[in-house]
Formats: sequence, C-alpha cells, structure tokens
Amino acid sequence: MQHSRALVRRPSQNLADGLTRADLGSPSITLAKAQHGRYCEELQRCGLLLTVLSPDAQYPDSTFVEDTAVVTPRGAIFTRPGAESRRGEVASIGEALLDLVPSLGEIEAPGTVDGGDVCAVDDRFLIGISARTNEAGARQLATILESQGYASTTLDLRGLPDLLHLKSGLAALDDGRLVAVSALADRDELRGYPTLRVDERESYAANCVSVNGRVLIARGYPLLEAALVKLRYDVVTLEMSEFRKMDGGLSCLSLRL
Ligand code: CIR
Repeated sequence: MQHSRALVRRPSQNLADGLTRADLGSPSITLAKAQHGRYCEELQRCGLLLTVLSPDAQYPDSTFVEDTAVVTPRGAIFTRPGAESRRGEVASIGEALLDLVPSLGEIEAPGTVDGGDVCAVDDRFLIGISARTNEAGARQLATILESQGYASTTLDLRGLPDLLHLKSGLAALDDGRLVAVSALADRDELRGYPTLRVDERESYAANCVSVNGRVLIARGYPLLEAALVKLRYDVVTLEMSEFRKMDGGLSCLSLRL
C-alpha cells in the first residue's frame, strides 16, 4: 500500500516514566528527541506529509502512537490499550486522526487492543493476542475489519513473553514479504508468505517499517541490513537506542495513512 501521510507525537520530557520491561537503563530525552527528529525527516523523505503532535506529559508513552489506532485504507479503528496507563492517549489521537480519515469504530471494554499487535499484510490483518491485546479485543477488531471487507488471522502470542507485541517480532514489507523472528517465522498462521528470518541476536530489528519502497530498520543490526540489501530493498538505518530502552521500535512511533 502507498502511504501519503503519517501522524507522530514528539516524545515528552518524562519519556523515562513510561512502561518498560527492557533492562537497558533510562533514556536520554535529548537523544530521544534527536532520534525522533531523524525518524520524522526520513518519513518525509519517503514522501509522507506529517502531522506532528506536541509532547503530552500526562502520558509518558504517548510518543508510541501506533498503539492507539489501527489504520486501514478505508479509515481508522480506535483501540483500547491493554495498559491502563495508556488508555487516555486515544482521545487526542482520535481528534487528530479524524481530521484525516473516517472512523470505522472503536474497541470497547472488556476488549483491549494495542495497535502494535496488528500487522497488515496485503488485504489481511494479523492480530496478536498478547499481554496487551485480549481475545475479546481481537474478536471485536476482526468483526470491524470484516465489515470493511478485510480478512484477519489471530496469533496467540501468550507463550512468547519476549514479544511485547506481534510487531515486536514481525513486519510486513510493501511487497508482502514478512520479516520475522524465529519464534514467529515457523508459525502455521504465516505459512505461505515469503519470510525473511531475523537472526536471534538481532531480534529487536524485526520491527522495521516499509514505506513507499523504502525499508527503515534500526541501526546496528548488520545481518538484517545485509539480508535486505541482498534482496534489493532500499534500506535506511535509524538510531533507535533511546526508544528501545522503553520497549519501543520503529513502527510504534507513527501511524501511517
Ligand atoms: C509500552 O510499554 O506500552 C511502551 N513503553 C512501548 C510501546 C511500544 N509500542 C509498540 O511496539 N507498538
């Protein structure tokens, strides 16, 4: 799918107060802002018009906008994030997004969905059931998607605690190829898709983003970079160290429309 716009939110001064399971120390806000700035520049270079929201210190995780909505070519579905501390992020993203695309619905209690658990491949949506996305939420999302003509497949990830979200270990490139960590690459639900397997030592890099012919990957993962270049993808590397400390990856920093 060609993208024309993206919505991002600048990291807030209290980014370090957000949720994390990574044991990598506290992020530097100065570096995080610089890395976010480079990320935005690169999205613009990919031809995207950016809506840049101001930092929101009420929600330290609010720079990870991807979790608040699922965007399809027909419109957006607003989520109900699994972490209670993040639920309030949805309202302001809703306001900004509804200026750009129609609403297709929202996830309601007791359902929970994080956008990071939703990966679109061609016309199918893969939905991870995780510590953040529950079965009720996945069912609601699948029903809304189906009403718009989209198929979906759920993957139970609860036996894979290393993955915060489905997209922590999986990405779909523009041409339908998947990039996946080993724990996902052999799953029955993904059979039939050409898949590039990410080396165990580089599992963080599986969270990459394909935008209008370019593939953005985290910097410092030479095996994945070389494998993508060999397959003739136009690869751009971006430093993500400060977001990684907060369990964030490249995809979570934007909603791409
Ligand atoms: C969280 O734990 O919710 C945030 N600190 C990180 C969210 C990352 N989001 C994503 O991968 N889609």
